[in-house]
Amino acid sequence: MSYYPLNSIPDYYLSDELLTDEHKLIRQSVRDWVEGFVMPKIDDAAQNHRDLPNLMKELGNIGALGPYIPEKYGGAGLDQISYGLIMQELERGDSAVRSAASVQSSLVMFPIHEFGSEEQKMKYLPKLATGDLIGAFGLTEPNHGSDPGSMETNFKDCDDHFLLNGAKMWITNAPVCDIAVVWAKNENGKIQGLIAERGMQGFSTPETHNKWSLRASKTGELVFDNVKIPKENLLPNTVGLKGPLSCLNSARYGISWGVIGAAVDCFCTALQYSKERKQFGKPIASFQLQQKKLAEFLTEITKAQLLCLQLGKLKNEHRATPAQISMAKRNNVKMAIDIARESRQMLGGMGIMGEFPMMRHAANLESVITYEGTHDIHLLITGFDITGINGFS
Ligand code: TGC
Ligand code: FAD
Repeated sequence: MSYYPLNSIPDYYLSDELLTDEHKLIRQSVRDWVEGFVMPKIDDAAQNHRDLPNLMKELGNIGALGPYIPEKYGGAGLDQISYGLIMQELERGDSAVRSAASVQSSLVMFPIHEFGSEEQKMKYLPKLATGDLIGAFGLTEPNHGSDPGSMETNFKDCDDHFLLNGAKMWITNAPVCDIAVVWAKNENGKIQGLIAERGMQGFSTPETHNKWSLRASKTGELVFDNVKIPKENLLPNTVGLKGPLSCLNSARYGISWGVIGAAVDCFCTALQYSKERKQFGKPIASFQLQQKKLAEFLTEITKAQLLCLQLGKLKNEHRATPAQISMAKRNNVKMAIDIARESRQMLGGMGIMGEFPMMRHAANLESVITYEGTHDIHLLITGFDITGINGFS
């Protein structure tokens, strides 16, 4: 048996010793679900640009939606390391599966829990936790991606309702969402969050077709043409860009963990293949150039794991800064995309085939390195943190 079996995460620095029995149990149960539900279907779903059937309900059943939301609202009240481990196992299956869980948990349930009224929490959170409702998060616009503070989407106070106008682009799950947390400017130009519901007149969600990346996930637009939003759908407890950006902290943290799963899937596949594939009369794993790749993969995966564990500890203690989260998101996504690309080469021609996961992970990670803040934007966040000088504008 391989020391690094295909269905497990390497633990080179014995960092499992830093986990509780509950953490390991949660990780194992998500791993089992990914093995049974995701792995057999994911290549077909991605090749044919289809969602995995009933994905959100399945994620709800295994407790992957809002795991750190209190039980009172349908969550599991788990800690941040548990959340990270869940994301890691889901993304070992596919980034689209982790994306579905991160958007629902960090970008829809988190803002409703953090900034919503008690009525909003009771109305939406339990159904989002079970996957009976699918949520989307609308921040990015056609003309404003890295610079969301310049958004044009806006709402006016019309006494008994708000009138919402504008458009959001590149929105995960837009075409299938039941509700969307939408960030828009009020009449004073201040950013606030509103909950739009499918069926509201003037609200449409066209799908974005022809993606080469995240093909097992739906992406689309949120279009608002004079949509009447009931007053009780305004998130009462946040004003300013800080609101949506604090949701991103939670999602970026989850991505830092998630991409370790994608990297590990590529590493374990390349290791197994290189021991079996013979050229020049020997397994290719016996050649130094191939061993260099494998050694570097495991080194980078191990560093990423340790970064996430300490970040998770800080997050549990409410001490993780946005800049620390940016560093982990940037480092770990680059680590994963590099491993996906290099490990694909180790399989030669076979590496381009759907029977192996590298091309799918590499293509997915092109989105992951762009969304939730691009690779360069996270570098600028670190640069700002080091120098105190804003290099964005
Ligand atoms: P700036 O003036 O720096 O900040 C405005 C206010 O926000 C505060 N702040 C934060 N608060 C909490 N968390 C953070 N990460 C924060 N970053 C900044 C800041 O202190 C300030 O507060 P206050 O009280 O002074 O008003 O804002 P800026 O306009 O200069 O922009 C800064 C910048 C570029 C870092 C930021 O806008 C940014 O992060 N841009 C990237 C945009 C992005 O990440 N978009 C993601 C969209 S969602 C998505 O991609 C989902 S994909 C999901 C999936 O499928 O998995
Ligand atoms: P731009 O902001 O136009 O950036 C283009 C290039 O310019 C990048 O390389 C960038 O790094 C660089 N750049 C920009 N500003 C600077 C600067 N000051 N200095 C140096 N370089 C700079 N958004 C949501 O709100 N909700 C979602 O659910 C969501 N899901 C997504 C799903 C997918 C599959 C994708 C691809 C995107 C998703 N996004 C979502 C949008 C995503 O967050 C944006 O694509 C991202 O923030 C970048 O914005 P942009 O595409 O407009 O690129």
